[in-house]
Amino acid sequence: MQISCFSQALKYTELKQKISEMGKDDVKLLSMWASPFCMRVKIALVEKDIAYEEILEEDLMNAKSELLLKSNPVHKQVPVLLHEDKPIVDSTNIITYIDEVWPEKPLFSSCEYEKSRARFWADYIDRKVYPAGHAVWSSKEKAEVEAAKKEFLDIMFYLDGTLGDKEFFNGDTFGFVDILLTGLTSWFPAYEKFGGFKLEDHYPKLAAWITRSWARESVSESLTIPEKITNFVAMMRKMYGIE
Ligand SMILES: N[C@@H](CCC(=O)N[C@@H](CS)C(=O)NCC(=O)O)C(=O)O
Repeated sequence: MQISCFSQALKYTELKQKISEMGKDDVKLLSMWASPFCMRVKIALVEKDIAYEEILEEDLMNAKSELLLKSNPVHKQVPVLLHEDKPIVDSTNIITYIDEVWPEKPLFSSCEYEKSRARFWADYIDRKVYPAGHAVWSSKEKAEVEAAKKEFLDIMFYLDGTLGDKEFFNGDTFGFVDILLTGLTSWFPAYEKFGGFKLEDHYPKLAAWITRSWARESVSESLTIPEKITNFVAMMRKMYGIE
């Protein structure tokens, strides 16, 4: 009798957990196909096995949707995660939220020191990588391109250093810092093309980390193919009169 009561209770707990997980899964992502910040969030969602509906912004440059304007009135930018219709904005903040709400398969090490290091590198990546890459593809004069390329490679120097011989930034698991940087790497082939360099020639370990990361299912499912990004960048260069 006791055993059967216990097993009833267990079933009830499992059921309750399932119901709450179902509620948790009302997840939508306001997104744009070329946005490396959206790609980050998509990778995190797949890593966590969270089903989501992607709602694509059709024309981010000229006509933002009402839903985007209402969900992110301050920055009016994608990505926006809608969790049970509540908006969460800014990719790093979104990924932190995802990790807290769905704690299975944690993105951070349980060691507080490692966690603080991950937060430091996440901040470094957020401040430096995208703006430096933008300067590479949007520069026109040769000297300007060279300076932008140097700045980009100088930033990579420290990332290469902190990666070292580890498989991933997190150690042997693909974690928070890996996700943040991998989203941005979808634009790296465009930086290489328009900056006239190969990352691999400068930082083979970092280049090998990109290959490893791109081989993950969560990444191949979420990243826009680099050729498409490079064509998009070429189109923007024409539009801005760079070439
Ligand atoms: N810090 C933001 C950056 C997001 C961002 O720059 N989004 C771009 C697309 S890549 C955007 O929505 N641009 C439209 C605009 O700024 O008007 C994040 O990490 O989510």
